[in-house]
Amino acid sequence: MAFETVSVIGLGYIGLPTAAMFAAYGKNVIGVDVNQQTVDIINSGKIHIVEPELDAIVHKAVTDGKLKAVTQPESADAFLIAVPTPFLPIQNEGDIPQPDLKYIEAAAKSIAPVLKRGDLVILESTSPVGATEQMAAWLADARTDLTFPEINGEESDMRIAHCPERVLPGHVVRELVENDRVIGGLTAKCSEQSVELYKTFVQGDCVVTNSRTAEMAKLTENSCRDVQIAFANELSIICDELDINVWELISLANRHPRINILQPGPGVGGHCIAVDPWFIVSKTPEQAELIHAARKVNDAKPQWVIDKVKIAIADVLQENPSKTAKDVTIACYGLAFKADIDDLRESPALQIAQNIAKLHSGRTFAIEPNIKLLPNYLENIELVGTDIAIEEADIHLMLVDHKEFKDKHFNAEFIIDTKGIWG
Ligand code: SAJ
Repeated sequence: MAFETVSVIGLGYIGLPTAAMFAAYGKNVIGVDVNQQTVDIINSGKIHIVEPELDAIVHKAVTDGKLKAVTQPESADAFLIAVPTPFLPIQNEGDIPQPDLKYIEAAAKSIAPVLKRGDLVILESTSPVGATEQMAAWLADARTDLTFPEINGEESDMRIAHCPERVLPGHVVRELVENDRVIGGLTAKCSEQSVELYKTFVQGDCVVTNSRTAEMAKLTENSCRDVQIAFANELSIICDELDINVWELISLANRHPRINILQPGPGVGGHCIAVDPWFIVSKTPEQAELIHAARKVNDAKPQWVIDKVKIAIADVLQENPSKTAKDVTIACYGLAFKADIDDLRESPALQIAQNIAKLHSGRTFAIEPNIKLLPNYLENIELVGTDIAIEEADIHLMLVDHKEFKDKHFNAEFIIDTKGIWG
């Protein structure tokens, strides 16, 4: 099967780079997004996200006529669905977040009318176990004139698979090509055709399994990292209590040939590692005890940092009796969810800065070299440069280890370093 035309549904952090790679390797690509502004930006040869190298690839693909963006799906030979899988709103505090498949359902229903016999549909969105079968069921309900693999097996008209994306933000272009892919077809033929499609640009191995194992593989990778980071975060809290430098401790322990502890921080952010473990916990709450506990440890870390800041404010006031809280300035270094990116979504650093600005009557500075303007929902926070912050602030709160902060050496009495770069 030659896939001449490939359609990617959802042109976000995963969908757009994937669409651009297929186009760069010669496919005719139709990118579909519900957001007209996103579509317009891409059709003008530009991009609406920050990802190194991607702008040039998109620009060339659009100029060469290999990539176009639309709001309504059109006929293609293969469809890749890369839409978000958020949670349903939480009803009561402490409830286990439940995945919300509404965007996958909407994407399936939107492509159903343009599907034809022999088409391949791949779900790339990180999804709870069973989501690919559910997607196939939505497609089958919408197209009773076509046969689907869950009922008609290899003889069916359609091919369906799950192939989770696994690329690291900031390195997407390289990792799309180099990473191995896990391919979970609903039948062997579904997997075989998916491998053929990805081999257009993937140089890593395309390893075949079934859809449920592929779904679980992705959730397992991110849960593993979450559990490991929770271990580091718990250690940092224990060490604080015992007056031990956690960074030194971890570097010593990591000299053991079979130990590799990750780094503590202000919490776990982003839209993957802090989210995906819940897809396992919500499916198997009785069994997923460790994964659940790790989520709680990581989610509790921002509040622990905020409590440290409250203690520091009290200490500043005690040492400076002429000052009131209004006279105390707090500088938050970094707002992004991790180092050297501009992405503020689900960022523990942002959450901490926001809460400090709410509880503190004095000035709160944010230093974020990767953004030019603060989002307008951030109130009572001033975006300033590093030098001003170092000179004017009383409390220095290191939240994100951006490269711009690493070589800053300054003397200050009140430093709270959640990343261990100024220790
Ligand atoms: N973090 C720590 N300590 C560490 C490592 C990370 O606190 O030692 C924090 C980061 O600061 C950040 C969060 O964890 O807040 C997540 O960062 P990350 O770099 O670990 O991962 P993501 O969310 O950018 O990307 C992950 C990757 N998954 C794994 O490494 C297993 C990526 O390969 C996935 O494609 C991506 O999730 C995704 O889309 O699921």
